[in-house]
Amino acid sequence: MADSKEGFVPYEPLNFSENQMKQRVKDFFQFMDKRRSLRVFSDRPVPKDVIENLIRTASTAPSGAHMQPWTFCAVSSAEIKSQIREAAEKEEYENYNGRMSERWLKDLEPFGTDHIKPFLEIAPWLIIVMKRSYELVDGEKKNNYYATESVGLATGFLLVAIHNAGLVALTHTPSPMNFLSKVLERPENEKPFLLIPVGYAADDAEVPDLKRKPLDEIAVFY
Ligand code: IYR
Repeated sequence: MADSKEGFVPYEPLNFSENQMKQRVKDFFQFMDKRRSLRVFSDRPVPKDVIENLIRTASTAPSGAHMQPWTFCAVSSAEIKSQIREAAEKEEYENYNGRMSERWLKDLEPFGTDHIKPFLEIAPWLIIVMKRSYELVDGEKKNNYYATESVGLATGFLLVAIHNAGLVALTHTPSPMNFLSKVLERPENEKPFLLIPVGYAADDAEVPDLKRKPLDEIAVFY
């Protein structure tokens, strides 16, 4: 076998047969099609090592020049969760009472949302995904490449990992989110990207009766 180029190692392919592949993609689609965003959580604890492995999985996402421009802040402290809830509800009150357009409020009606966010205290974990727009290297700002795309991908991986664990999550966007930097005492080069409560669904949880677009509305083949 040829030696690897400097800085390279051999790729180890998974080598599924075509039949295995067909079965796997079908099974995986059916599994992922069961993922739902939840707004009603149980307070049942989730072990910290589970959260650690979810974050490790998120961090396997591709990123611009492999800079991995993300920080995952995992909060289980009841005190910090209640600070976050209080600040988020203040912003959301303004959103629902003037900052969001009539059309936006109408589009949200099927979800039954309002400015009250109990899940921010009830869910055992809040993962705040931070986007690192730049790194400080020897006091110099080095911009990260495609930071938004990279953090979006890592968040997607995180959601898949959460679903794989049998847990649920919500991609929550209290807006504006800068209060999170303050509460979590994050450095200037990090900005909050998404706030993701993670845990078990409440026993009586219900979700909106959503339909997903069929393939012919989301794909074009050439
Ligand atoms: N951030 C608000 C409003 C909201 C906006 C969208 I777009 C949603 O998909 C859901 C909610 C809230 O969290 O209630």
